[in-house]
Amino acid sequence: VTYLLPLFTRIDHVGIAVRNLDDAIGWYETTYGLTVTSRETNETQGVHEAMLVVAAPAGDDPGGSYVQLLEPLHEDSPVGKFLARNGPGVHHIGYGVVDVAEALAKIGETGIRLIDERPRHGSMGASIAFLHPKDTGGVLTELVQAAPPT
Ligand code: V0V
Ligand code: CO
Repeated sequence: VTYLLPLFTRIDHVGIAVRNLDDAIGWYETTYGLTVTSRETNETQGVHEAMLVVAAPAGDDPGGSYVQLLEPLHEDSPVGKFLARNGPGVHHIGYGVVDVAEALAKIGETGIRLIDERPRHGSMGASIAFLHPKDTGGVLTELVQAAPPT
């Protein structure tokens, strides 16, 4: 796929650091009526995580819009360190992109530091990559290419 700006197709998810995943899921279910569509452990990223649906995929975009709840697997992990420093709260924003490798290349050309030079495995089969918050106005930013529909 080749494309120019805009790079982002939607907000895929907002990542929220929590101390206890089950408790947080319960709070989102009972308070907002959201439902869990996926629950995974990602060892590489050091998290147990759950995706709750805000808006289902629509049109030809395979991605939807979610809240991602993140409980750290260890203290010495991105979310573990964040929780120790800030407590629970918004950890990152994930933007939908059509092609994550292409988006990374374009953003890399601007000089923004890429945490991931190559896409990694994300929730629900997505390909993801992170941009450094020190180069993005303090916002840890994730690019998300949703898995193609099966
Ligand atoms: C750290 N900092 C942040 C931040 N985390 N700023 C904004 N938002 C965050 N979430 C700041 C921190 O306050 C420090 O600022 C500085 O960055 C260095 O922080 P650190 O605690 O020493 O941590 P580092 O440098 O070891 O690691 C920070 C980075 C790390 C961002 C590089 O957290 C990382 O690689 N994150 C990407 C992976 C990730 O977050 N995975 C979990 C989600 P001062 O004090 O120097 O000013 S996994 C996920 O979303 C998945 C699987 C998915 O969506 O599918
Ligand atoms: Co995420």
